[in-house]
Amino acid sequence: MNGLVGSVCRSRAHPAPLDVAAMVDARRYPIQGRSSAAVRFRDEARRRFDTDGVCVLDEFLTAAAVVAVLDDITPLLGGAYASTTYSTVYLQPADHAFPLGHPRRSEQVTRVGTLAEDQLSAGSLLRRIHESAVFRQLIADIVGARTLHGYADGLTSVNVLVFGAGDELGWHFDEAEYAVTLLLRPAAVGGAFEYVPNLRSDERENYPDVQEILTGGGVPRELDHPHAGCLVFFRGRHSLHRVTAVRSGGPRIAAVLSYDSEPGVRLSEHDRDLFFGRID
Ligand SMILES: O=C(O)CCC(=O)C(=O)O
Repeated sequence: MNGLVGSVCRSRAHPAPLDVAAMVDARRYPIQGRSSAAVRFRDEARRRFDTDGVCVLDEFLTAAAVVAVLDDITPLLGGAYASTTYSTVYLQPADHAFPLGHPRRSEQVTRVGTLAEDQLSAGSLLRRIHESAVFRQLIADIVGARTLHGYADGLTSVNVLVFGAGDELGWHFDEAEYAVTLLLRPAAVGGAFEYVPNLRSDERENYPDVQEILTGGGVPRELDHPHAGCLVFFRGRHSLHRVTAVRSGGPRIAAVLSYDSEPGVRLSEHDRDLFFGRID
């Protein structure tokens, strides 16, 4: 038994607090304590998040931790909700009141399998990472939130996305304020995460630039060959993003951990139905 698994209690009823720091390459990512290295790491991550709207910590989880998380979820993957959906970047059906080509009228395809939070046991590593005080404080410090809360609908806080051959996530803005994704298994070809940081704001939809991206213009950024264990934070509500189709070497598997700065927030029924095929 390796040190990581030894430090993890797998009981469903009373999961022990998870030592997330033991799952992370502590020299590269000093997530605990207030040493000068830890303070420097957080300051730099916050600066990148503020400037770029995204912060990428490649190989954040150690290889052993990635294996442990995959061991946890692999038996569940057959139960993932497989869907093919068409919606605008606002996750709504096309609105024909807008002219042809307008972002409110252009539908993107999404084809993916999704495990919802309630399909993971209370003792699952992903749920315990999401709940971990150390992890939550790290995210809060980087995104500049005082406190962060999970979603209250029982489905959304922790999801696993499974991309088989040809699966993709069309361009979209998230409903969630902050999304944190953890890449557990990249595809060999395709399955790239592309994004355009801070393309819209609460005050300005910026339809012309959204339309430019949807018609193949603009310059979306792409994560540069992320490895398993890569942690990505982004302002999904304001940053247009997608996952390109998996071409080979799948499945690509990613966990999405969602937070809001307000307590009690639920994903809309519309989006729950879209992603999970049910609302509770
Ligand atoms: O799978 C990923 O890397 C990103 C997932 C994503 O974009 C989303 O859940 O909105």
